[in-house]
Amino acid sequence: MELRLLVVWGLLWLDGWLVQAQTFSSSNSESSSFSWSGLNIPHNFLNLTGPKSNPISFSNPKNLYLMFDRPTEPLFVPKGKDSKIVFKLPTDYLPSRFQSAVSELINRWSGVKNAQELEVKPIKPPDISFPQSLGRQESFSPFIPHHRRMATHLTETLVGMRSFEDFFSMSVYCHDRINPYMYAYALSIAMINRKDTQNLPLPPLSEVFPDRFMDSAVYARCRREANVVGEGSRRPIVIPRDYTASDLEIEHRIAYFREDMGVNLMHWQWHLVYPNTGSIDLVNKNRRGELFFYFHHQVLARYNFERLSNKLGRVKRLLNWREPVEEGYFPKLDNVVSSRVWPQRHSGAFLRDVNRVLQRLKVDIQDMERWRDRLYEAIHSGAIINSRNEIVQLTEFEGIDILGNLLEASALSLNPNYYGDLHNFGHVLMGYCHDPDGRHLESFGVVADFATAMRDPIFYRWHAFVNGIFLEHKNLLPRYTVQRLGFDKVRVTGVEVIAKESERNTLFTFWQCSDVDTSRGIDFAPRGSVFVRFTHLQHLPFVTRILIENNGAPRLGTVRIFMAPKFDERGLSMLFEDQKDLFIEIDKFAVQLNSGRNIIRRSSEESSVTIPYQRSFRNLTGVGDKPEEASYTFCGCGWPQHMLIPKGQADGLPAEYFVMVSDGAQDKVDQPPSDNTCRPAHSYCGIQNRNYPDRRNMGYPFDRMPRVDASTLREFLTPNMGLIDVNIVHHEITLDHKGQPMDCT
Ligand code: CUO
Repeated sequence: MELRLLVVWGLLWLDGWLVQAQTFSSSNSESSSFSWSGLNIPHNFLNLTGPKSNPISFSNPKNLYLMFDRPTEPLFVPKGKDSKIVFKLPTDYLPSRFQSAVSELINRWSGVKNAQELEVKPIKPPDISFPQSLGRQESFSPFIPHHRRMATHLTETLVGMRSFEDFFSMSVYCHDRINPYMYAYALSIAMINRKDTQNLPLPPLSEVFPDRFMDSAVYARCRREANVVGEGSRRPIVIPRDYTASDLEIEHRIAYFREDMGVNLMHWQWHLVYPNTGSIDLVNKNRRGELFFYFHHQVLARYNFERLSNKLGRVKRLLNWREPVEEGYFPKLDNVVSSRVWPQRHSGAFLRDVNRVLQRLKVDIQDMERWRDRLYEAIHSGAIINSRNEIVQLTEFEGIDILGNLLEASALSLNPNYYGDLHNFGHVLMGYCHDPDGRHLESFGVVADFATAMRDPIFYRWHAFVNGIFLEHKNLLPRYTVQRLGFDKVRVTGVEVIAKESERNTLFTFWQCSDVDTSRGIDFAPRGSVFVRFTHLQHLPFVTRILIENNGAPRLGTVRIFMAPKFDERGLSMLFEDQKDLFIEIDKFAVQLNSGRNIIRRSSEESSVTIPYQRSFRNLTGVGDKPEEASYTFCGCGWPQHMLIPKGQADGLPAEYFVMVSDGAQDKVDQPPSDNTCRPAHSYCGIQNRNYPDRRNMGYPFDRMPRVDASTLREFLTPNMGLIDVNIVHHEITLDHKGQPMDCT
């Protein structure tokens, strides 16, 4: 049986395309006509299915998932889980390489049994020669301005298609012409921003490009498993927890955080939701500059929490770009698009001026230093100069938003010529430090790709520097007075945290094994699911119970929950002005307070910070078909639930758990409810097509220096705040998702 399959499914290389040859029989091509913009133009189709196929609807938005199915393979190769969906493509949609080989394609690819035919509506496609100029096997990085311009051109073309049918047709047309990674990036942003597709969940990138997320050694094992065993008997390929380094590398202690699939997916998704270039509609999302600051600030706070738990000091800012960088990183990832390994960076590498002609990149360390100094100058003078040479104040509320767009820099930067492109070019400088002028024809390292950047320790050092600039501004703002923190006649009288079957105020972390299907992204023969199994951090779900006394009329409150480490790296209590930057947000939600005593119970699984576990690790094919699956849809943007709580210590990691109820009347943003059916993880991601649902500055009440008489967290408290000590205990065991012990080695 297997031998027959092996013969039928031979691997074939065609002009740089890896495609899989199937059983063949002859068929024919046929003609029809289409109407677009009043034109009637005859069209030939590549008909691979013959007369007995089942047609499927062209207008179903879920057809877009087929664009993400083994994205490096051309669309005339059957798609879908069982490889039964065959595109009936207009022959002029084929890349020129294949247009002269139609009869050969028919000979090779027709004859799929029980095929479902998807006839593509032909249109007259807009010009895409500019984004097409990036080779299909080149590496694409949204941090490189030239690449960004190409991706923006493509995204705007896709968003601009008038109907869903035209959009889908254009997506088909682009699929085999555009660099596959740039295509997935641009198509995803278009789907998020088009009204006819914005409620479709995006397939997790870990399934589409698994090469971004897992050890390259697993591919050969996946292919072997697929080759020798039928789908029903295939075993998951286990990725060991420690594969990128050994314990000799001290930074490896927190590789579980840096290399976590959910964390990296979150970063990719955040930047899809908040692209930094494109038309105003695409970029100008409510408070995006401030959210750029807040999301990355929270990532750093979480990273530092994990570092302290693992007896590492807080991450050091990458301040001097002319000194060697201590941290090396060897990612051990392959790049399926470029068929190359991702470059590594040895310990002690230097950043250098980048001058790469092919990428049209030229940036000197001196440029970066100038931009940095101008930003500090602006912060200390309390105003920036816009591109019309006008002074724009960095005000108490909006200043951080202006600064976020200036520093990132996004298309909303008020003066890109003067303040430059500091953060993005930082990623570029770090990403090319091994080959800054391209003499070795090497591509960039993982830090220059949204989906992989958080794996590398240098990411956190760079963002600690970036965050330091933001904090410089924040720390100069007026401090919150007791009155601005308080909530008249409302008191928090009790807080406790209860994890399932555990003692009060103790949280538990442990390891868990989860599986990801790689078949959407890797070319197996025969097809069918092949899972990889990896180990990640997990915690016991818990409930926060809050007692609130309301001595006034019934009214609206906002509950804000944060947690921070209690002690610093030397085991000493923290100064509050340091600790305030380490608070990780756990949850934020509105409550209707009755007069008198209120008891609030809130599950950790309802957190406004996180998306459900299932969203990170689930195969989304067919998602939404069943009601229980529908609740997992969209909301791809959110911190992964399994990483909500930092890893504890065997004898407990002391932490401080903070709860505040603020005045809902002052916090509330009046706007129509979201038309999306999902529960948004709005704390880090906002709400699709709506304003950020909290009028306070992000991070409130820890986003400013504390008032001068509050040098400890306890002194900072007002009556509407509560504080308890919690202990985070880590058990060195590995469980499956049902809570049963599991050997994951
Ligand atoms: Cu998210 Cu630097 O922005 O990576």
